[in-house]
Amino acid sequence: MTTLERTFFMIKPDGVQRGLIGEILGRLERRGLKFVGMKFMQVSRELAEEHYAVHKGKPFYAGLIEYIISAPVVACVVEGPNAIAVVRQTVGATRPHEAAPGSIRADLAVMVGRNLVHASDGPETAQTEIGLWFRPDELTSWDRAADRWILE
Ligand code: DAT
Ligand code: MG
Repeated sequence: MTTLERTFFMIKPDGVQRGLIGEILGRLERRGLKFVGMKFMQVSRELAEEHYAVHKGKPFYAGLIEYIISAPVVACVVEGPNAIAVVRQTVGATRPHEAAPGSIRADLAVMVGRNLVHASDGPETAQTEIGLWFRPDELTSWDRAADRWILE
C-alpha cells in the first residue's frame, strides 16, 4: 500500500504576473502529483503574516509580506507518495542560484526575493499550512484514471 502525503504549494505573485501558472502547475502535474485543492486568490496581510510567522523579525520579512500581497497567488494542495519531499525537490533550493538544474527555481528564477513558489518543508508545516489556506470542504479526493500508471 502506498502512503500518500499532502502538502501545501503556492505560485507566488511573480509567477502569476509572469504568466507562468500553466508552466509551473504543469511540472507538478507531469511528475505525477495530484491536485486535491486549488484556488486563485488575493492574499490578505493577515494571512501573509500568519503564513510567514516563522520569519518575523528577519531582515527580509517586511519585503516578503509586501511581495506576497502585491498580486494574486495560486494556492494548492498536492497529493502523492512522499509529496512533501517530491514537491520541495521540484521547487528547488530557496536561493535560485543554488537550486538543482531542472527545478522550478533554477529554470525560471534568479533571485531569492522573487523565487516564484512556496512549498511546505515538512509534515508539521504541511498540516498547518493546508489548514491555514483551505477549509476541509475546499479539498476534493478523487480517482484519477492514470493513477494505476503512476502509483505501483
Ligand atoms: P523556502 O521558500 O524555500 O521554504 P524559507 O522558508 O527559508 O525558504 O524562506 C521563505 C521565503 O522568504 C523564501 O522563499 C524567500 C524569502 N527569503 C528567505 N531568505 C531570504 C533572504 N535572505 N533574502 C530575501 N528573501 C528571503
Ligand atoms: Mg519555507
